[in-house]
Parts: sequence; C-alpha cells; structure tokens
Amino acid sequence: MVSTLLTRKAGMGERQRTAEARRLFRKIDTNGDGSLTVQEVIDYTLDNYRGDSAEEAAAIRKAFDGFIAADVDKSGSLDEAEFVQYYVKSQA
Ligand SMILES: [Ca+2]
Repeated sequence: MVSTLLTRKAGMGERQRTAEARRLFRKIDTNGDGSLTVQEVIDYTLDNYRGDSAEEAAAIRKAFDGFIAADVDKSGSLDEAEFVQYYVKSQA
C-alpha cells in the first residue's frame, strides 16, 4: 500500500518535471524553431543571472556543460526530447 503510494508520487513528480521542462524549452527557444542553440541557452542564462560576474561565469559554464551533455546526437542544437530528457534526469 505504502509502496504503491510512493511509486505514484514519484511518477507524478516525473510528469511534473516533464511539463516544467517543456515550458522551459519554449521559453529558451526564443526564435521558436523547435531547437535550442548554445546562443539561446547562454542568452537565457544571462537573462537570469544578473549581478556577480564570477557567479555569472560559473552559470554560463554550467549551462554550456549541460548543453554538451544534453546534446546526445551531437548535432550542436537541442531538440525538445533531448532537453526534456536531460532536464528530468538532472532534477531527479
Ligand atoms: Ca531555437
């Protein structure tokens, strides 16, 4: 009984993270072409980290590393599936 509840809860968490990832994807995809470039990811990161320049540099590096890791087919851009998969995994 308890384990069923826990499993259900975990499943819901993943669905929520997937929905969150899709929303975030559309936000970052500023030209709306259905894929994310490094530039779009960096622009989004810069928009969200104002202030400390050392913190900003670290945020950009992290975004860049994340981009490389998420780009499974090494196409140089992220499609929604790649982004969602990476995001859900990184939030787990
Ligand atoms: Ca795009």
